[in-house]
Amino acid sequence: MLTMKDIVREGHPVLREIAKEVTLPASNEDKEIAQKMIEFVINSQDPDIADQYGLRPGIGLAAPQIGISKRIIAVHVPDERDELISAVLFNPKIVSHSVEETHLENGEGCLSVDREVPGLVPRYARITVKGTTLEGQDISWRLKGLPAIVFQHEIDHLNGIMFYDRIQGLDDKFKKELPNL
Ligand code: SB7
Ligand code: NI
Repeated sequence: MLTMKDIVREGHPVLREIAKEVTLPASNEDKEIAQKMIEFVINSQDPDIADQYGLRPGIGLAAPQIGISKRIIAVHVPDERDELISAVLFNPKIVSHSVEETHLENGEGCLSVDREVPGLVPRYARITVKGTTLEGQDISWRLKGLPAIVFQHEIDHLNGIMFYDRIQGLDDKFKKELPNL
C-alpha cells in the first residue's frame, strides 16, 4: 500500500511537469497505479488506518504526487447531499465551467506541501469534467461545491500547478519552492 513515504513533496520537479495522457484502454499497470491511489485516499480518511500508518487525510490524489507523470487522479469526497463521489479518472478534463468563482473558507492544503500557506484559492464554482473510469467508462459529470474544488486541485497537479500559484497577492516567499536537495 501507499504511505506518506511515497508522496512526492514540493521541490521535486515532477510536480511541475505536464503529465502525459494515459493510453486507453488503460494498461494493467496504469489500472494498478489508479487502484493504489484511490486505496490511499480512502485509507487516509479511515481514522484507525491513518493513525496506524501516519497518513495525512486527503480527499484526492494525483499521480504526479506519487512521482508518476501520468494523467490519473483519484477522488473520494462527499457532495452537498452527502453522497460519496469516489472515483479514479484517466485523462480528466474540464470541458466547461461557470463564470462564477468560489473558494474554500480556510484555503487549501496539499499532501505534497508540508506547511500552511495562507490565502484563498479561487476556483470555478461549477465544472463539467470528462474522463475515463477504472472500468473504462467514459463519463461527463457536472460538479459543484467541494467536489468541483477537489477536481480542479487534482487536475492542476496534472498541469504542474500548485494551489498557491492561484493565491492572489501571496508574498513571494510563500510561493517559492525549496530547491531539490
Ligand atoms: C483542499 C484539499 C485538497 C483539494 C482541494 C482543497 C486535496 C488535498 C490532497 N492533495 O494534495 C491532493 O492533491
Ligand atoms: Ni494536492
